[in-house]
Amino acid sequence: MNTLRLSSLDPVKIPNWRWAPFLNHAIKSLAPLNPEPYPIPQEFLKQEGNTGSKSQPIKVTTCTWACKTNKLRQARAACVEADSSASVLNFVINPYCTYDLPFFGADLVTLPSGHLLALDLQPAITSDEKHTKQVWERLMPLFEHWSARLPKGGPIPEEAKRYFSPGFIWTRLPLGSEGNKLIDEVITPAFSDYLSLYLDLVKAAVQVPPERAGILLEGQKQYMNYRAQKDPARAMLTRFHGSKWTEAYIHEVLFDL
Ligand code: DBV
Repeated sequence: MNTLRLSSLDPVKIPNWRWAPFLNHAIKSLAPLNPEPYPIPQEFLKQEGNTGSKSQPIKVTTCTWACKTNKLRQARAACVEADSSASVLNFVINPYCTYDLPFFGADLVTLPSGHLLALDLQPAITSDEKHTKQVWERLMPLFEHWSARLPKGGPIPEEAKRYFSPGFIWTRLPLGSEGNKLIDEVITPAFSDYLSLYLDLVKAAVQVPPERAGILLEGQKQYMNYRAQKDPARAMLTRFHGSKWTEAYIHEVLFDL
């Protein structure tokens, strides 16, 4: 199937892509916000590559869906499908710094070793109750409800902790029916609850004064720099699409602030 994507809002059609229902749900949820295309160069809207061995090559497809709205600078999904090698949805919503809003972040990753699943509303600035309190109060009940059924994902790097909320869902699940059941019964509704809380916060957000926006912008830049520098997908994307494409994708598309 060869679909040419001309706009960042065109549907992502990747056969057998594990995470399609999550992206479709997110796109539907964003629709009432009047999304407009976010400019993405053609080579990042859809890119094909190969992995595996010479004798048994595996086709790789990476697509980007993205939009902007009056309050959201960029909402974007990196979608990777490489059959048994990898299936990924990395979805991040970046608000404009003129609103006191966190980021929405989801990293849904299927590798031969299992699923790695991360979901959070991530602060742009920490140790600032004005930024975090109203979010965390509403997030924690969702976290407690859904994380109760999930195994812990294990330690995350110390320097990354400031970029997470206490409602960070982070788990590793096995491939097969056990993992699929938890994805259907826990990860799917958790994703939906986190996203609808986020979109409620967006709806209610009012513009902040310029000096506050400056502080938020600084925090957003630090977060983006961290994510770009430490992107756990860098090695995988480099294998799939080469280093030049991958560095441009990370710095100019995924974390472009
Ligand atoms: N992660 C990204 C982007 C991806 C992506 C843009 C385009 O930020 C995929 C794809 N994440 C991805 C892959 C792996 C991980 C792992 C392919 C596996 C890497 C590997 O094992 O080879 C959450 N994601 C991870 C890890 C964490 C996160 C903690 C494990 C890192 C490790 O073990 O070293 N990513 C992290 C996070 C958010 C996020 C908290 C936001 C909610 O997007």
